Amino acid sequence: MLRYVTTNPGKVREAERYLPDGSVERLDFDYTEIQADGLGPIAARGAREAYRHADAPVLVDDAGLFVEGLDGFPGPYSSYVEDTLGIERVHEIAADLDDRRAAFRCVLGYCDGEGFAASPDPVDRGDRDAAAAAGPDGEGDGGSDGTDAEPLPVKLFEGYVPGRIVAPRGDGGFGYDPIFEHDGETFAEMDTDRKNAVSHRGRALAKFAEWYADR
Ligand code: ITT
Ligand code: NA
Repeated sequence: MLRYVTTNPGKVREAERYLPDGSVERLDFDYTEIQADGLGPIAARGAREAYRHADAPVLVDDAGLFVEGLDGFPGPYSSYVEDTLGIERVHEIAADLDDRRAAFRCVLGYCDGEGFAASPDPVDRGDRDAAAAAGPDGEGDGGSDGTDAEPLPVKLFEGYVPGRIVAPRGDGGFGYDPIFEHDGETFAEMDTDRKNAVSHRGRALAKFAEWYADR
């Protein structure tokens, strides 16, 4: 049984569509989000911590909203900014910008305590390198955080979707969905299947599901 590690039930609703019925359950575990400038290192360390906690295969999901005109802010700080400023304030700030383009990114980190044949040197590289290897929409291995006696390999899958910040519309989804518009609709105006078909999480999950099925 795979554990989808998140405190956010909205993520699990989306993830369930990609995995066989009964093959995944939610693990409500708040792993440490390290201070880092990329989602890859956060997901990689989170996956190791969650694996040690669960002693079972885990998938952690770290996501963020990156506003072009704010040099990618809030990015890895998206959760903190949603809780403090709130999404209406984020929209107000973006409304003053010339460039309201934005993107959602999602990095999934998988750890089951074993190495991966597809990753030639999963334990030799730093998280920063692994995040770079994951690329804008590629996948990579999570490398090592350099502090473990026996580093646990993590496999990363990334998804990305471009859009722009608009005034809130719609009541579906969660988080920043009402202010993120893609192809004329906000994510909060889409149902789960439609959001999944284009979203950062949907893209990352599709890559993961394909790899997981024939690993
Ligand atoms: P976990 O870390 O426990 O999974 P979280 O909601 O804090 O839950 P993230 O750190 O990945 O998850 O999310 C960062 C922020 O981005 C947070 O405010 C989310 O609500 C928001 N977010 C993530 N995915 C989103 C999506 O698909 N649509 C809208 N907002 C999203
Ligand atoms: Na989080």
